[in-house]
Amino acid sequence: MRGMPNSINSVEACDVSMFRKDLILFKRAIGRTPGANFATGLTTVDIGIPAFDLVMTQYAAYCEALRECGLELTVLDADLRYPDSTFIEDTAVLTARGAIFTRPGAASREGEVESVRAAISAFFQPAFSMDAPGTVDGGDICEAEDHFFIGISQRTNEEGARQLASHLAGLGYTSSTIDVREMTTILHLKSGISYIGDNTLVVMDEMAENEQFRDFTRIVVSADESYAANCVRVKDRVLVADGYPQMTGMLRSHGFDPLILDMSEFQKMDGGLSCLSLRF
Ligand code: CIR
Repeated sequence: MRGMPNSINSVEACDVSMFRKDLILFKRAIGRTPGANFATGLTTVDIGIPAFDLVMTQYAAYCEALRECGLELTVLDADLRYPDSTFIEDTAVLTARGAIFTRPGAASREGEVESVRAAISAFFQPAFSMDAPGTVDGGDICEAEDHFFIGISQRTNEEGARQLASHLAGLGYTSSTIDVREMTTILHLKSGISYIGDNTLVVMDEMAENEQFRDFTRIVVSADESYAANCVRVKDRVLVADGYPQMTGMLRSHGFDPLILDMSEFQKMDGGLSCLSLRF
């Protein structure tokens, strides 16, 4: 397919000190090609079955966008054992000071972590794992400079949050939790908020008044555009889903440069822009 990235199964080791986890300065991303059984993965929404051809077209455009933004992208081969494994963000929390490999909250996804660890652990020293019964999905973790918001969700439990907070504290980061279990319209915390640098949080209307966000400039996403709250700052662009004109307008008026991507097929499986890659 035109524009499809070459797939490989590991990232060559190189000088870790060259990389910083920073919205502007990170250089690399890793993704995983969707498998032909993508549509058999988990979903809570009822907006149709993804068409695989379109999944691949949209995935190719996503990969091209990361490259266009200047990231060196590695794409792992599809793994048919795990239909949700293209949502690679859920397998790790990557920071400039070390990595925490997660224990995803859905049993069907637990096995996804090993191959991601094998592909990127050479870049991270130290690298931690999580123990049962703790669970964390990377989609629940929002890094805002040196502070991490940890969503407690149907996937990330309190014990997982406790373990993650302890690892982060050991790396010199602060963290706090935000309980999203009552919010039925979002799967993960980052389905509802995104930190896009410059002290700015994109936040869905329902969460905008959370006390923890009071010191940030907030771009508030209305209920009818809430899917667009999951967006990703990559260098000087912000990846944003297609079809949300208010959101793109607000980004522009705050001085950001949106890069718009069609995400319709990933949305059908509860996925957003951030979950398709790990950036470091
Ligand atoms: C799941 O339910 O686990 C996948 N179908 C979607 C995961 C999306 N991940 C994310 O937003 N970080």
